[in-house]
Amino acid sequence: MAQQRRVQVAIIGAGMSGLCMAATLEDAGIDSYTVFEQADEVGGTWRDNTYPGLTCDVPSRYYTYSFRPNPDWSHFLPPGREIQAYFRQVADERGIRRHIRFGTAVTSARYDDGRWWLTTADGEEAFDVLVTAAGVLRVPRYPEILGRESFAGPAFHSSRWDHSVSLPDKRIGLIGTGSTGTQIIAELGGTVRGLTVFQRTAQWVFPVPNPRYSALGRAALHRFPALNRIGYRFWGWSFRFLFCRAVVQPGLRRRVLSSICRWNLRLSVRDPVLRAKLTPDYQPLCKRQVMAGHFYRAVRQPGVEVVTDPIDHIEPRGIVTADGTLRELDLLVYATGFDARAYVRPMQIVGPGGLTLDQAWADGPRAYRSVAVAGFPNLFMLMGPHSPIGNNSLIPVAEAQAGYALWWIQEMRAGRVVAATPTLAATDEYNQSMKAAMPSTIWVSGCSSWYLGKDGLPELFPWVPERHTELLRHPEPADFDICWSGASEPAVSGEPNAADRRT
Ligand code: N01
Repeated sequence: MAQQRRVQVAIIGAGMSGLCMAATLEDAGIDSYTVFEQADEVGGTWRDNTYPGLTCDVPSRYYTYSFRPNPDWSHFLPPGREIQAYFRQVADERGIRRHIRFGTAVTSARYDDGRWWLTTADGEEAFDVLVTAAGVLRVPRYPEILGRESFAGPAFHSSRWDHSVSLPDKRIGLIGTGSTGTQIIAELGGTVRGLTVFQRTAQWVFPVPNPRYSALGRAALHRFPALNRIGYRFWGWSFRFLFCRAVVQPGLRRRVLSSICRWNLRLSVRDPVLRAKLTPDYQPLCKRQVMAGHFYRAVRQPGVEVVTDPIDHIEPRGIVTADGTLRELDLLVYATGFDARAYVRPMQIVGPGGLTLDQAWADGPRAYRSVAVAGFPNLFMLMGPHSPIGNNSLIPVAEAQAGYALWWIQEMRAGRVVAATPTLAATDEYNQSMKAAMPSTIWVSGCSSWYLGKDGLPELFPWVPERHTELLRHPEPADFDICWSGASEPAVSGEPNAADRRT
């Protein structure tokens, strides 16, 4: 058997996509990888977000790795804590933990002398391939509101929930009504002393019931594992067939889903004043669609107030709106979203010749097929720019991207390729074709959302997700500048040698 070159892979992040990359390498028999994780546990967004009501709004059967079905989901939509337990279990079962350096933040990665040099508090270390899997919505965004720091009570972002604060006795002020805010409202409405919702923009809500799975059903899935695969395929197909197509293709599907949202509001909220407050002035599906079963019921509970007057400022006792009204509060929660354009930053990525990722992305994040960046050899991004995210399960997306990175890693292991970088021309062509497709999407129909980039165009994939999977299944070496290996290099075994480390 031909000797294989030992390719050292660095993975940044041990969340859903970092674990996916690690599992993909494990399945390919590759153990020469290190996962850098700045926290002390795996899980990423599902570790950080623990707010009341946290649920994934993608069906649980579909929100799993294809290689690791989970017959134990308790509900149709998986609760956040179960998802986190699932990722911990996958890390344990696959032996990934021994490759993870917890509590280790990578501050920069610099391509030098044909390798990626990663800087951590321990010094510098070299790898052949860099895979970033730092997550999409990781950096909390706090609103710029006058007096924000002056509030006297506890105040925190939804993704940094302080569970030491008791809730039932509190008058809670909640800023933000995105997917997060609506889940918090659905959970807390009517269960706390007061819940004042500061809504800047109303949301369309698609009604999704969340039934509990019976013990009998779970036992059947254990007994007949094929049922898990059928469930995965069925819910994956349904979700893609409905939501993923409706957002990128105008037509009947989009009209039907829109009508369901409009009727949901009409039938659920009879009070005309409240209904007017909750009626958006843009089309359903334009922002990331909120999927919720209980939101409208929750906002009608006693003690819940929806405030649509703009916030003027925050003072020690509470929030003052533009009409001069002070709403006194005991606790302030910012469900105000994330910096969706951070990607792997603030970590510095520096390519050959000193080109930084910030420079390359001065006009906005751009990638080749969502995974590779012109000017940065052997760099692969999971959930990179224009990934098919939004109302979709990100797990199959990560699997396709990890599979693509693996293809190149295998080429390197086989000694055929030393380094590969997508050309600027191929990257531009790809981005131009996406730009041309954007007008058909609902995301440009006139709403503001975190989907939109600097140029006002969505940083999402404008076609059906299956196309993304196909693009990644068939790598096009012609789109890359490739440094070919002249001859097979000798195999290297064991840990990185002394030359790989600089302290
Ligand atoms: O954040 P968002 P999110 N004053 O950016 C408001 C994923 N997710 O955390 O619409 C007043 O959507 C802002 O108002 P406006 C999912 O991808 C997934 O809710 O900009 N309000 C908006 O209402 C989701 O899309 C699940 O006018 C201010 C809200 O804050 C993404 O996370 C569950 C304000 C921010 O909404 C982010 O959702 C939950 C200000 N100064 C989340 N600034 C799943 O189930 C902002 N707002 C998979």
